[in-house]
Amino acid sequence: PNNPPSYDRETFVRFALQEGVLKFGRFLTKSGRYSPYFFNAGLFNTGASVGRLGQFYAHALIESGLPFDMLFGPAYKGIPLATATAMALAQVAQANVGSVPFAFNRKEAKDHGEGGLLVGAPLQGRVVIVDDVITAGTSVRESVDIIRAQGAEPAGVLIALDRMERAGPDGDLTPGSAVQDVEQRYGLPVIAIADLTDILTLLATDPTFAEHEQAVLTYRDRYGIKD
Ligand code: OMP
Repeated sequence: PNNPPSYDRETFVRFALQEGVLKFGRFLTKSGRYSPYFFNAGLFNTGASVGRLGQFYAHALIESGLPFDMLFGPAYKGIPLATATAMALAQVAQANVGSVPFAFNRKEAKDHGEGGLLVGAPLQGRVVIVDDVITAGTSVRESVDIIRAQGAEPAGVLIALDRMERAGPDGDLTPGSAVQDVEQRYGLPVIAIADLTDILTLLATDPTFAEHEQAVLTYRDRYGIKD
């Protein structure tokens, strides 16, 4: 008999490694930090891999128990993520979520045709924001503003990876992580398929990746929270 596919955190980290999405080395982040690892969700770039990614998002969302009515994918990278998640949700029969509407924004307003900044289903009810990674947490505010401007209610943020980092300049880091800050500031739960702790678990248990463990631990000591 076929075993049902597994959507646990370790399986996700291994999937990201396999697809070349999670890499170890030296990378400059958006907030100007040199990170010993990077998660490039844009490299889920085939039908099969983005389909499987959508299943991980869908399972994480359902397992969280968060009530929601629809999904929002912020342009550009959130667009395929929200689409893939909505498609996967429609296939998770036992979840009883039915067919979940989704929407996304344009970066530039169109002045012809249908016009406007939003594409997809009308934003209404409880809206889950689907994004890739949170490091310093800068991009959530824009999505929250777009959703509220339509009279809808942001319900939570669904991401692939929580890097568990504190925001702010070196020497003046926030006490909590960027994800904790989003949760407090907007009152929004953040659901992550996996986080830095899951990556460190893999580094500590699989000898193949042992050489990267120390660099990631050092980086976490500098910018991270423990859990
Ligand atoms: P914040 O907006 O600072 O939370 O950073 C998240 C964004 O940084 C992501 O949406 C990506 O554009 C990028 N990023 C990654 O995609 N993967 C990483 O591992 C790290 C970053 C980053 O630059 O911090």
